[in-house]
Amino acid sequence: MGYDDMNDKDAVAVADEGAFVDGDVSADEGASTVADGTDELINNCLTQIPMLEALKAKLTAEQFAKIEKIKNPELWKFLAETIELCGPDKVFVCDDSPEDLAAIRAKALETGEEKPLSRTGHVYHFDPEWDQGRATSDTKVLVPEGVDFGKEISTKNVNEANKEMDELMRGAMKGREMLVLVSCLGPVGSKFSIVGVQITDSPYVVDNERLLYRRGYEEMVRQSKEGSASGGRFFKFVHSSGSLDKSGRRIYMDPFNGITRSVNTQYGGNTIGLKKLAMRLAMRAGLEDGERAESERWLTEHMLVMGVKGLEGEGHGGRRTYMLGAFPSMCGKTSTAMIPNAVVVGDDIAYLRNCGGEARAVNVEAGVFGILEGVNPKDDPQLVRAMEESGDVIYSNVLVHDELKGKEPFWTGKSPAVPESGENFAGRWEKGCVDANGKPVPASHPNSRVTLSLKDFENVDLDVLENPEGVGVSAVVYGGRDPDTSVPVREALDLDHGLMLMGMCLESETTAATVEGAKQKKIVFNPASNIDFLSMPVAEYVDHNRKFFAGLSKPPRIFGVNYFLQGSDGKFLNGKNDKWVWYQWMEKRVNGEVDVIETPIGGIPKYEDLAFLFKELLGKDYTREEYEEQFAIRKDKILGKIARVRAIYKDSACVGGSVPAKLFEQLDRQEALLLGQVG
Ligand code: OXD
Ligand code: MN
Repeated sequence: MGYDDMNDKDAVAVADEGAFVDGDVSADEGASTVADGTDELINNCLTQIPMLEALKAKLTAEQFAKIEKIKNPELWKFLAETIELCGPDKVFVCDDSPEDLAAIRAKALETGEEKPLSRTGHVYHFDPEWDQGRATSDTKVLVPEGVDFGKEISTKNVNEANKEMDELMRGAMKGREMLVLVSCLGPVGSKFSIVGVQITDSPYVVDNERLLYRRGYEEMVRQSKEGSASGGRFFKFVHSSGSLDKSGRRIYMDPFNGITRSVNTQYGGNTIGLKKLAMRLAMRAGLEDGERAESERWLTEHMLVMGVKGLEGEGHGGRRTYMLGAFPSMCGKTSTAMIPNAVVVGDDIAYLRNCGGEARAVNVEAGVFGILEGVNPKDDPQLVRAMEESGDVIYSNVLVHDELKGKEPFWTGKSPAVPESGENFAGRWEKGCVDANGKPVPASHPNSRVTLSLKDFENVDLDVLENPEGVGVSAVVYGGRDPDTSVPVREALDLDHGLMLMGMCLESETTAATVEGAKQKKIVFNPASNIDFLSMPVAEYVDHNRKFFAGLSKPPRIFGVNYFLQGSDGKFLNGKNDKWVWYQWMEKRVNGEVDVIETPIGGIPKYEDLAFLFKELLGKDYTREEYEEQFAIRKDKILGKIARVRAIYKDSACVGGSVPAKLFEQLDRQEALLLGQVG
């Protein structure tokens, strides 16, 4: 029995002894995104007794009781079939109890996937050398026959993919324990939120999920009891480390059936189902809900959520202006969300809904899987304090050394003093060692990560984080890794200009967050920083966003930022902390306290306002020369970018839908403004 058959409504699920029977409970008939619970579904529980009986045969009484408590036949079927396929020796179902949650860490230590550091509750983990980032070339969105998402999105036929994945997963958990963890994407009990069930043989994966997401077991029990329309709606995630054979690494996401599966990989971005994999499922769910009823349209965005504080000295210390920021991976989302003049709600993924004409957002996560490279106490005081004070932290792919007080993690940029030697993902590391090409080998991987809960941050806005209604959004900020084109901060001319040009035409340099980006850096088209996470053609994504924003009676203001602008000598024109100023300026702009200089590319700050904020926030004298260099309008570069992006949209991005006319209108308008007004 494989997943190919699972998606066939006539399939009969068979356990070892042939005891699982099809009770016609599948909500995945046709192209529904997730299993939809109904009253009927609850009644169907009664017809699922044989399946439950078969699960009983596979699980110990203690584990079985936990599954039986969730009256959701779709879950029972999912679990029974995954057990049947993967053949684990035993199964552990984690409920929300402290004992069960503690057992996850204990299992990770027992299997050696995690090892203790000197600080209590701090552990480290190494992924294989070839598995240090999201593997985009092994990642596919599964589509039914005849569906084309265009060349920007890597897809595979669902039936072929399922056959291949079934083979890779067959018996993959033999000799191992299968772990089942239920989490909630978004605040518990919110209309924004969706429950996700992770099945894996890696305690490291569920240990991350334990820290990164809200617990979902009790919520799933509650929803299944209620039997409401959302009672059975949940995302499914299956992962097995398999034999960690690089050639067998596969990451497959089926957004039409609400399930992802990955195998022969351990890196979090490929395996933590609720993180990057769930984005494809959620994005499709928001589109399909919107197609059924426009008012139900919702977005899944690669966005941080933060509340910028008003300036204390000006009597606005109590003010919070909530902003979203879309940046590609490793382009500053976490460090932006952690600036000292703001409170953090989230640093990676947001769901957005139209609530009475206002855009409201929730952070889907409750923790941080943050990049460590360059993190130090001066630039990242909040993150460093949280790591130091938390008793529950996972470090991945750092250098581990014992030169201070027992086993300590080190990453590039942590401090000027670098350990003499230690152990990293590639084995023994010595200061000054070089690779086969004579290139220095860094102590830690550039994509080394830290996982910890947001509740361990002093600057977390817990009330907003846990608000089932989310938070009203005053501004959306788009930015990428752009060496030579955009100014450090500007306000869009209007909503369409901001959404279409700053968001949907974004380009950015690739980074070590992906295996491919670590090998070769290049500037790529990355609409709204979401290109790696789309489960629809680019044209459809643009239109989905357009419709969402057009439906708002109180749309947010749109800004563009660029932290990576370089001078002619190739040096960055801004310091890492200059962003504190950009956000304070945006906060003032939203609250009507500063004017802009109107230019063809949008409203740029006045020199005096920035000079004041640089002094106030960073104690720095910002010179007019710096301002003029940073805020020069690089007309030829912008025209070049317009031509590149227009060509993409005229070509393959049109597949599967038409690019909204507004996008071309904005490209034409920008070009005309630049040609007409800037010499
Ligand atoms: C991440 C990513 O880990 O975007 O957040 O790669
Ligand atoms: Mn991300």
